[in-house]
Amino acid sequence: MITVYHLKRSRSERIAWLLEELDLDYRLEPYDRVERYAPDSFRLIHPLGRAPVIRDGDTVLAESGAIVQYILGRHAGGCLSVDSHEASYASYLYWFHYAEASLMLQLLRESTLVRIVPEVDTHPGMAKVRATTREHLDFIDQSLAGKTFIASDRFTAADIMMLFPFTTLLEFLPGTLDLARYANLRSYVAQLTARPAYIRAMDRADGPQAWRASV
Ligand SMILES: N[C@@H](CCC(=O)N[C@@H](CS)C(=O)NCC(=O)O)C(=O)O
Repeated sequence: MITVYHLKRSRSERIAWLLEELDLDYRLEPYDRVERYAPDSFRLIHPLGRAPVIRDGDTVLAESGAIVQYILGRHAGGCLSVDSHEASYASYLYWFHYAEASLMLQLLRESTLVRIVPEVDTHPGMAKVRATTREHLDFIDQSLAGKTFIASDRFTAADIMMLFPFTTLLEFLPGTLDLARYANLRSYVAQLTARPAYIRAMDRADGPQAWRASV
C-alpha cells in the first residue's frame, strides 16, 4: 500500500486527490506545519524535507509531478493520463509540467518578494513581476475558454497538477492573486473542487474545516 507523507495545506493534496480518483487504498501520514515550514522530522523521510513524499514498498519518491506520474504508470492502468497516440498528448504534457515548472515558480517568486521585501512596490522591478503573473493568469483563462478541462476533453492528471495554485496556495499569497476577472478560471476551480474524489481527499488530508472556507 502507498504511504503519503502529507504536510497539511500543501501540494501533497494532489497525491491524496489522485489516489481518491483512482480509488486506490493508501495510508496518509499527516504532518502539521511549523509556522510555514515542514517540521524537521520530514527530513528523515527525504533529505530536502519538502512535501509531498510517498513510500511504495522500497521506493521513496518526492516531487509532486514525479509522484503523480509514478502512480499513473505503476498503479493506474492508463487512467487519467493521455496516451502518446492521442491528439491531446502534447497539451497534456504541457499543462502537467507547466503547473509546477512555470506557474508555481512565478507565483512563488512574486509572493516571496511581497513577503520579504519591505515597500516592495517601490522597487522598479516589481511592476514587471506583477505583470508577468497577470500574463500567466490571462493565458490560463483564455486557454480554458469553452473548455471543462485544461488539457483534454476529459479529466486528466494535468487538472490535478493545475488546481493547487488556485486553492490552497491562495492562503499563502495574500494580495498576489485576484481571480475576480478570470471567469473561466473561476468556473474551472468550482467544478474541480466539487468532484467527489477531491472532497474525499481534502476532508481526509486537511480536515473539512481547513479547506472548505478557501474554495
Ligand atoms: N516542486 C515540489 C515543491 C515541494 C514543496 O516546496 N513543497 C512545499 C509544500 S507545498 C513544502 O514542503 N514546504 C515546506 C517547507 O518549505 O519547509 C513539488 O511539486 O513537490
